[in-house]
Amino acid sequence: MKKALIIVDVQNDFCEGGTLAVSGAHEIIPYINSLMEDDTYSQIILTQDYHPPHHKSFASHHNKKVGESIILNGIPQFMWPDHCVQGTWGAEFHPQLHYPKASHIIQKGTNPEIDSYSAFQDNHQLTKTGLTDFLRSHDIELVEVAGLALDYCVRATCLDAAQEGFITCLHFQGTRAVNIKPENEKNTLYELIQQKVSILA
Ligand code: VGL
Ligand code: ZN
Repeated sequence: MKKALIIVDVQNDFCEGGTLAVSGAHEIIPYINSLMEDDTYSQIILTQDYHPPHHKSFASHHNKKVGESIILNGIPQFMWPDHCVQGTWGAEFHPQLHYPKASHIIQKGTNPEIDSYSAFQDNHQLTKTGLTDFLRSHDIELVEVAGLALDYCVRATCLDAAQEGFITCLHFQGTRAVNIKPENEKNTLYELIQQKVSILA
């Protein structure tokens, strides 16, 4: 059975020193690097949150405070600090991430009007990234996921992978949560398990 590894958004802005730093983010990088050295993956896919300046998920664009929510084109949108702006240091992969075997990089969140958490599609579930077709065309049946952040982009990526019919496995040691609320991590894990995502502890 062919396996793929999806590494979600291991970028400077989500790590220590970044504008949307996830606590403990740097701790997962050696673990993820060792996964990528494993020869059992047919495909290694990296995702990169890659927003234009003034993206509409940015609080600054709306004169809102970070942490507020608005309705954006009909769906709730959390207000984030400016992060992962195209061409900036914050959007680059963390310098300690070693990914010479990566076969595919997916840039997401490039449409200024709509946020995009999942590696598979935007938050309106309208525009696909092509990842499903890519994986199917390479006969992938099992998808393993790690990266940042567990309660946003990793969550959405795992749910879509399972929904698309891939056997889906989350590397718990290879992810960290934003935890706007402290219970978010636990609730995300419950939700993933309910939706047939297995957790590799
Ligand atoms: C993410 C919030 C905003 C993530 C991306 O990678 O989890 N979170 N943009
Ligand atoms: Zn983003």
